[in-house]
Amino acid sequence: MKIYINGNFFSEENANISVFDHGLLYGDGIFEGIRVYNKRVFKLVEHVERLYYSAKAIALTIPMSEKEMIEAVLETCRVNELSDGYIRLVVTRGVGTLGLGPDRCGTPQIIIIASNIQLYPEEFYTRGMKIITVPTTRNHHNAINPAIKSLNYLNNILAKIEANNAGVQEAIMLNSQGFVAECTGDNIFLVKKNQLITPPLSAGALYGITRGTVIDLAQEAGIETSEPNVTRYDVYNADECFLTGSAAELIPVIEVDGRQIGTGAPGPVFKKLLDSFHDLTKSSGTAIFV
Ligand code: PXG
Repeated sequence: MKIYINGNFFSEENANISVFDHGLLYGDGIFEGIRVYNKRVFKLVEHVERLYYSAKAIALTIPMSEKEMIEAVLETCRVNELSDGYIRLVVTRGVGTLGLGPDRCGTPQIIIIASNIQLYPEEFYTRGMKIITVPTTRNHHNAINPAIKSLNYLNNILAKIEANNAGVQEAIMLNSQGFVAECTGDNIFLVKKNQLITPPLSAGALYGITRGTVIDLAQEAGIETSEPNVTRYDVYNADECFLTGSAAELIPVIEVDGRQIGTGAPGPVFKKLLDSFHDLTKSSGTAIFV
């Protein structure tokens, strides 16, 4: 595997970053996780756009244009001959000194890893997964805004640890008002009486690119969609529940906090959206080879 760091490619063994990089010392940086399907990078423009929005929010100036970033991602896929996989794009504040001050850092570091990811066992995708609600709440907007895909993922990691301690692999995180925000690495959807529901971004959900794609697919299929505030009561009484993310893709949920969701099996609306999602990933995306 060849890893891109600041315009050069390094073998895994030689892809090293300074211990004084503020990405490591303070979680000061941002990232994206992007899927590659059939030699095309799925929603590449959208991911790069979100990366630059995250950068803006943390007052980090990425030392290349969005167009150059898109080309760097494609070049990393080419060098690695990646036809299906997962790209991790990381931008750190850069190498600095001890002490928080971002002004102590030189140029931001850009790292691109073209690899693979499997978040959950295959059977979760066919039979559905069980999840719980955990005590750790989603970051408040006035702390680290949940829309920022920052390198500081401790909020979500703490929730994930709580889920793992309870014997499940994913968790619902509520916001500080008690409304459902999202899961630790996925957005959440409900189906109630054939309508598709997902918490609003203002509830503390990431502006998920798979979330946006699923909303588009539902609207194209004539399924009514809405983004109201959602409580655990709404989740328990949903006909269907599923999660979305670039890494997780679309995964059905059949039990939440010990309550069976719907029939306890992946539902018809989920299956329909999954089919159209697969069709889309086969036929769209930015071609790696032109
Ligand atoms: N919520 C959070 C908190 C996320 O981190 C999503 C939702 C889904 O968004 P997208 O745009 O991917 O549909 C994410 C996605 C990883 C990894 O290891 C990345 C995420 C989640 C889990 C693992 O690369 N980010």
